[in-house]
Parts: sequence; C-alpha cells; structure tokens
Amino acid sequence: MSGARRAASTLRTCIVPITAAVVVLSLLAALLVVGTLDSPADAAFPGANGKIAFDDSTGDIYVMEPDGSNLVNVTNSIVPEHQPSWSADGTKIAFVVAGVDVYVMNADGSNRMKLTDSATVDYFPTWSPDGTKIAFTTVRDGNTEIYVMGADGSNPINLTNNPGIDERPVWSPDGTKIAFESVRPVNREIYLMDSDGSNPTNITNNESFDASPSWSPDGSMIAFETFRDLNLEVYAMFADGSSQTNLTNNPAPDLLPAWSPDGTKIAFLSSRGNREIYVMAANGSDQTQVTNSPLNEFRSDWQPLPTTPTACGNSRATGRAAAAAKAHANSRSAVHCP
Ligand SMILES: [Ca+2]
Ligand SMILES: [Ca+2]
Ligand SMILES: [Ca+2]
Ligand SMILES: [Ca+2]
Repeated sequence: MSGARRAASTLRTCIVPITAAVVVLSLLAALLVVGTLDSPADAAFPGANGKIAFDDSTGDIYVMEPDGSNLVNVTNSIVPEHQPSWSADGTKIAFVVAGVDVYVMNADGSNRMKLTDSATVDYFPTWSPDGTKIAFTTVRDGNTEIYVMGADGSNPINLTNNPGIDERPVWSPDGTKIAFESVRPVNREIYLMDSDGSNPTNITNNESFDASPSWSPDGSMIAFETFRDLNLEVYAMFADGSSQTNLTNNPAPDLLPAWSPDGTKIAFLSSRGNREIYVMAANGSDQTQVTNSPLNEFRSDWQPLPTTPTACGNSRATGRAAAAAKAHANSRSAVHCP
C-alpha cells in the first residue's frame, strides 16, 4: 500500500466514529461536523454528493441538485415510475414501473431496461455496492419476501423465506449485510441480515412502527422513520440498534430518510404543509426545504459521484494551495502528509 493510500485509509478509520458521534453527542456536534465536512467520502459508495432523485404523485422520476435547482424529469412517460435507487457509481437508477416491475435506466433516463416479469408485484429495488446485484421486494411466493437477482435480472433468489412481511431492502455500504423492514408477526421493525439471507436480527425492538432504513456511507449508522413519538420522526441509530436518537423533532410527519454520500447530510420527506423534500445535517440541525411543489413528493435517493480523495488534500492541487491543504490535514489528524 502506498503512503498516500495508507494515510487515506488511516484517516477514514478515524472518521467512522466521528461521523457516527455527530448524531449522538450533541455537545460535540459543532466541532465534529466541522471535522467531517471537508473529509473524503468514507463509503463503499465513495463519492461526493451528487443529485437527488425522487418520485412524486405524477408518477415520474426527477433529479435535481441538493438545493432543489436544475429539476429534470428523467422518465416523462404516461406509465407511472416510482422508487428511484442510485447505483453506487452514480451512473444508473433502478426503479419500479406501474408498481409491478423493476427496471433500470441511465441517470439521464436513457437505455431503459425491464428486469423482472413476474405475475405479481416487484418493488423497492436497491443496488449492491459493487453494482452486480439488485435486491427487491416481491409477493411472487404468496407473501412479501426480499429477493436478490443479478443486475441484468438473472437468477432471482428468495433471501427471507419468512411468513411475515419482509420489504424495503437496503445493502450496507460494505456489501455484507442488508437492512430491511419486517413484521414478525404484528409489529414493524428494522432487521439486519447477512447478504445471503442468514442471521436475520431485529435491531429496533420498539413496540411502535419502525421503517425505511438508510445506511450512513461509512456503514456505522442507520437512519429510519418511526411513530414512537406519536408522529412520524426521522431517527438515527448505530447499526447494532443502539443509541436510537430523534433527529427531526417536528410535529409534522417526517419520513423516508436518505443519507448523503459524504455522510454529512440526510434528505427526508416532511408534510409541514404540503409534502416536500428537506435536507438536514446528519445531527438533525439546519432542516431546509428543497422542493416547492403542490404535488406530493415521495422517496428520495442521493447520487454518489466519483472522487479521487486523498488524506493530504486534492492530488491535483499544486503550489500554495496544495501546501495549505497538507498543513490543514496535518493539523487535524495523526496522519502526517509529506
Ligand atoms: Ca415474508
Ligand atoms: Ca417496532
Ligand atoms: Ca415529525
Ligand atoms: Ca410538494
């Protein structure tokens, strides 16, 4: 391993607990947020924050900048498209057509391809980090199960095999686990299982409704929605289910969190008036409305953009800027940049 790669690896290791603690340790939040804002992306989905994709009550999928600008309809068809999910390299979107089949398309809406063709409904697609597989939900076996298939639709396999409701899978950034919702038998909880379907484990363990898991890009935390406070709130917890913390704290329904690829922000939906997409810092601060439409927005997902991060600043920087970046990095970590 080269010196620069080793340094980047060391810095990433340091950042994992920092990113997680931002949510839990409010007294340290300001300091720690500063510590993560300019850090390299720390994820199996390495990248900067790209566009936000979402669907709405028109049955189309849109992409926009995270501040709501440059809104583009990428489906523009008369059949309803919903549930966009970015691939880890940010080049493709998996989605659902007419509520019954999983498709993929390029980020600009081109090259649309149908992946499932069962007699029942297939929905909630999500990519594996390496882009080779897609997990989804289906009722083809007579009850709601999570399946995984090749990214070309080949070889679908049942991962859950449980008489309860199992749906909304999301792959962990390192590819080893899948978080999902399950009702076994009466209470909706967030479960983790190994990516081959083994070892399903209830991690929310709360008598209220818990749903919509979204991994932080470093894999240390999961954001989710819950009704435990008698209105929907977005919470975050460590991936073992500990330290479940309310991030939104608003009397309106807050739901469907989507962590940003750089780990610093979370997009979510809120019905503070008309339902809109909001973006907040990962500790719940700075909740900002980014859509403004009389329609109802639904699920959002944040595009990872490729970067070439190093622990010692942008490798393309030269001269005084590069020296300043190295000095800044050295002042903030145990890693010494040459
Ligand atoms: Ca099931
Ligand atoms: Ca529950
Ligand atoms: Ca709320
Ligand atoms: Ca709206």
